[in-house]
Amino acid sequence: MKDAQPRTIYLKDYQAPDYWIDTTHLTFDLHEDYALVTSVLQMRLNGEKEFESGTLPALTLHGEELDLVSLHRDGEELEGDQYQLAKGTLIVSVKQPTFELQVVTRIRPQENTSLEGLYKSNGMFCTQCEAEGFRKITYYLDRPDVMSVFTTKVIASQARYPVLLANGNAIDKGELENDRHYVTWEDPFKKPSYLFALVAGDLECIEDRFTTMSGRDVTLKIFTESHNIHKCDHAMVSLKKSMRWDEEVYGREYDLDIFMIVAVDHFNMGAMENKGLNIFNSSCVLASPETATDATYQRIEAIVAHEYFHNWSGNRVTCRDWFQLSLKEGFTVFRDAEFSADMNSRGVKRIQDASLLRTAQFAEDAGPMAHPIRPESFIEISNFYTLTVYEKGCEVVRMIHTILGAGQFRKGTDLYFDRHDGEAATCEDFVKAMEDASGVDLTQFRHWYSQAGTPVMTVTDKYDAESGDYHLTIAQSCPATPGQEQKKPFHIPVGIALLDEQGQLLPLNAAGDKEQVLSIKQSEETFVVKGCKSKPLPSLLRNFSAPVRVRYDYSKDDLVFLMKHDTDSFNRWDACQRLGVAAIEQLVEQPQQAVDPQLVDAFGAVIADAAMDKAVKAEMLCLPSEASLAEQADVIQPLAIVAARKKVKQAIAVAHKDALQALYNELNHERVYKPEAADIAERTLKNVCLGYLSAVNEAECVQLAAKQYDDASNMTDRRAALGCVIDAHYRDEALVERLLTDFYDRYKGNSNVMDDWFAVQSSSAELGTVEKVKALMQHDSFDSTSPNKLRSLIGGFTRNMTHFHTAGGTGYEFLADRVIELDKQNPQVASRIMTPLTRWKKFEPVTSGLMKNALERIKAVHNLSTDVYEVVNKSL
Ligand code: B3K
Ligand code: ZN
Repeated sequence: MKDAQPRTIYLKDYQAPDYWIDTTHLTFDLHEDYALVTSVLQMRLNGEKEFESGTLPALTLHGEELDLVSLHRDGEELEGDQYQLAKGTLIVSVKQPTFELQVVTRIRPQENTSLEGLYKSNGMFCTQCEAEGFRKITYYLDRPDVMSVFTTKVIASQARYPVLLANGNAIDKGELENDRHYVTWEDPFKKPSYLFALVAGDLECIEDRFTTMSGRDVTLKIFTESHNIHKCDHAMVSLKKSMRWDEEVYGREYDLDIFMIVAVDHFNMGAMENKGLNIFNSSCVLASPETATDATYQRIEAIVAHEYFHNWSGNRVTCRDWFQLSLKEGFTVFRDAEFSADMNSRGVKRIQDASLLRTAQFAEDAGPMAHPIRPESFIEISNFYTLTVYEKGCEVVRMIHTILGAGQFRKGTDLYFDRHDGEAATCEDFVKAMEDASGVDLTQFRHWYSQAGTPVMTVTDKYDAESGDYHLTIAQSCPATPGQEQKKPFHIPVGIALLDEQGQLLPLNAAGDKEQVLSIKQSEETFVVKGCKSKPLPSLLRNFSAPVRVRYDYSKDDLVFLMKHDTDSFNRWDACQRLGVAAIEQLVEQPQQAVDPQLVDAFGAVIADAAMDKAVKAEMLCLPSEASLAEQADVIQPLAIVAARKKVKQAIAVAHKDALQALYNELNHERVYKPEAADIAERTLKNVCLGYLSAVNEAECVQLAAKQYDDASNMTDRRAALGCVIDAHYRDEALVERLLTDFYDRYKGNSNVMDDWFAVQSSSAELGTVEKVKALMQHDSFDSTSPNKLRSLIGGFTRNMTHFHTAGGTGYEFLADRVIELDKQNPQVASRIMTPLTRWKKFEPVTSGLMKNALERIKAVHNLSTDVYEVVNKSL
């Protein structure tokens, strides 16, 4: 465990380091029960800092869970009185402004269950250093503003670890005694320690080449265990697309001779952008039509792109300190989102991103861990790899793009990359580059970086029939968040259009523009459109132009009208969602009422609309998720939400059964699987139809899903059908059992598919009881050291609104037990998996009390990790 008494770190306390590390030479001697790490550092006093004349400050290095073997300064071995080992640090006295420090440490990767630092996964050595994992490898200035040129020599058994990798280019290799061998890697680019990586294993690779825009030849390699080697092609195609896209859209070229990706099974998150050697969770690399769904294919494409794009937004220009995390993450998520939009359906990508933001990030922003995209303090930085920093951070960059326009935005990024190449920068540097390149004043816009919480935009309107003037008034406010009672008004770009009675867009100004982005800066502003022949209907926040909530009193007729006529895909979808939320909320309050017939008709019209883009149509037909309904409720009543949503789904299904069946039949044709946008849209829509049909209480409907399962030639169709059978209205338990067993037998050798087999059960309203989850934890295929398995089984259960929240609080007790147990093994996963409990204040009193009890039990545990300590203490 880290600090016994966790300490809060503040952005305002940032100070530049006393020393720089110009070069870092590392030698790893890897053995079966330990590893010896020799680090030779060329140190230099930071000449820009002022020190008391004639004195040199002591050097304080970070280090955790290390055995110090020896320490030399300029060749002289240091004795105990010349250095000091305190918790988490090594303090060395200094005699010269430049000197060489040699540190030898012994570590135990085999026993490292936190998956941070150097550890073993399936017999291979690998690393994860961001944010502060390098200090578990050797004593170092483990902070992102200390950038150094690294050389890494890896020595290991040739038989067990034929492949030895590190950052940069391989410059030497050779054989040693006792069947050992070595490879030396040199990375010519200065980098902070968090981008260091090493891999040693028995791996195979696929290889390809890429010629950069200036004609340089780059070798591309993707490594995995040999039995998965045929599943790397999609990742390779995605990598090449990303490299080309970054050249075309941002003018950014790759800079080393080789780019490598390694897939590992035990990984705390999706992937890591280590310089020239990305390490990926195998679930974000491996795909074949038989084992990966369309969603997995798209996720792989997006994550490969994200990590590749970090080479410029993160590696060449890195972060000064961890408070600036959104500088690289928000910007890189924006880059990958635009890439995915260009590769697939732009409208659908926007809907999916906005939906994730509104469901999960809005919840975070309204909860006890709310923080600005640039937090001002933290106890454990690992807790700040959040939806706020990533997804809201992306929206903040997108708003700059919207305010500046694409051309000026590109000038801004060019200036930012040129100005800060090779440096550790801040969010302020990014905004300043945008301002300097465009001449646009972003002073007020900066509040998005410092203020937490989701702004609420309340819109009212007034039409004067005599003058034809239409007044649209936009008021903004932002709820208090921990430590921030009062908020200043934000600069909000609001995309708008007005629809006339025929559904045509009206001109908004003398120039005849039919769409406009308003720059809202005051707490209240009114916008006037002249010459309207009748009261128009506003289409607000088009393309989700800002991460805010919009309140406008749309009638149901208005929403149906927008669903039909709005030209903005996001707003058409949003109208559908609003109608769905209203209908479901009504049933939550009055469960006996009939389902709103207007909603049933409106969904029927969408099903029947043959002209509508299939990808958008599939999104529109999805009712608001349980999680999104919970986020929008004042007080969450979990079981009432589940029941109301189910009732609405069944009503739509029963009313439109024939049309759904016809659409299903039309889309259900055999073809060779391709993960391409048009095919994905057809499969998605087909499976949405199947989802509705399985909500009809008839044997033939569940049989249809079973047939799709049996006939499926790809995982997308098989997995969708399995979900339908499991949760079908018409219960056929023998069939459920047959398919679950069949699925297990088919895929038991595939760890990533097995993750899904656990998740489909634990998240099921029909199957996922706490007893079932406990039983699955004992299953042979479950691995309690695998974050993927834990996220699937336990995480899946915490999203199961029916059983996690079952009366008596057994679900909460179960989760508290897992968090306490896991905290000793892997604090990052423990802290993340407890998030649902932190929302306890939003639930009805009885449920809320039970959730709080579970949190209090966690809080009472001694020696909690800083990760869990921070979350539990801020939540209570
Ligand atoms: N930068 C990494 C995340 C590291 C998380 C450390 N707890 C992956 C990414 O965002 O690209
Ligand atoms: Zn990232």
